[in-house]
Amino acid sequence: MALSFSLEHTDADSKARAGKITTAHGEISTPIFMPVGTAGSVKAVTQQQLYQEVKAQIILGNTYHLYLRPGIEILNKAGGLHGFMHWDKPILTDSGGYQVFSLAQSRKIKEEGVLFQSHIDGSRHLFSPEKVMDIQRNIGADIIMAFDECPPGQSEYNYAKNSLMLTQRWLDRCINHLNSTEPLYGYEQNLFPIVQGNQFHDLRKMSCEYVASKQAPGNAIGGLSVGEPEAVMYEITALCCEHLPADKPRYLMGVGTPWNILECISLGVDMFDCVMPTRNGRNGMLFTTNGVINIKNKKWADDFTPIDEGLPNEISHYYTKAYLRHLFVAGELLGLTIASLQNLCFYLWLVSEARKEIIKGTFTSWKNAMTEQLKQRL
Ligand code: PRF
Repeated sequence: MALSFSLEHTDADSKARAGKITTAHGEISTPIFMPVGTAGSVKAVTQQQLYQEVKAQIILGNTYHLYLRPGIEILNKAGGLHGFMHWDKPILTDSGGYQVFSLAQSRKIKEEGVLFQSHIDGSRHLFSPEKVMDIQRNIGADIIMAFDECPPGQSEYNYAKNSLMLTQRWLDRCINHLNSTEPLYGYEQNLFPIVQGNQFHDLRKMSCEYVASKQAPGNAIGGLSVGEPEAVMYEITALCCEHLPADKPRYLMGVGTPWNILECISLGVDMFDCVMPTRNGRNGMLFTTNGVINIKNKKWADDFTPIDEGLPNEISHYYTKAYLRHLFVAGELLGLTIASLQNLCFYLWLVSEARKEIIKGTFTSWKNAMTEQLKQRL
């Protein structure tokens, strides 16, 4: 079954939408946040916790990491990533088009693809559009991403343009290769193309039109949150949302803070992923309904109030700030789990509240008040 998307409500005061994506592994209510499970694990969190505590509806995996470890042979023998990690809900895999640029030790971009050296053992590999489609066939995610080049945020116009042209040729090769191969595990996989074009309006518009012409089941916006000012990110996101089909889900890759997510929902984005809740959580940064906390700070040493009374989740009520601070100061591993859970619960709560507000028709005023509240440093 191919993915389908139905819009339930479109906000009158903004471009925000509430919808539903249906995949072979179940439904996703949008707007949605997707926890990042790079190497087949959302770091420090179990699959049971993702189901029961976080109530994640879809998680993300990375082609680059899973190809290097455990490798496609093991994933294939396991019947794909769903079976391997025992996760029955939808999975989206990124294509590696971003990770080869941010992680690999050395890389050479050619028409054929990208030659790179593994960040793990220095071994040499080639990622081409065809290779990346084959790997994603073996991983078996419900949503798979096209192979793109994500150029540096400060790229010159000519570099950005040539890069975008290459990304477009790679998209055609991804589509052709996918159409000439069969899914390995009996359900359809859905390819999302990725819009690039840096901060250049004409390139972004061209990219959106090209992507839209492919009539894919959903579309992604890449190349943002790569060091540009926040205002530029919003401006380009707005432009892309305007030029991408309204009847397909729009996925903004690698964004961002809670307030970035609220703002981009108002611009028409439906899907988000980011390492921020888990990575920053492991560094002691907590997102709460009252604002941002550095749990390592001395001020929490004797604060015996719950981590976040504003969230409905058990984890946010069960432990105190003083206890969580102690775990971080003492280097106890449990601290990483509790902080990651708090932040993921918060992100999932935020998008589900946004969805309710969109349906009620009160999204914009809620978003403005919430943004002020969430940005506070406690
Ligand atoms: N391309 C891909 N993955 C990504 C990005 C991109 O541009 C980004 C940019 N923020 C995050 N993840 N393939």
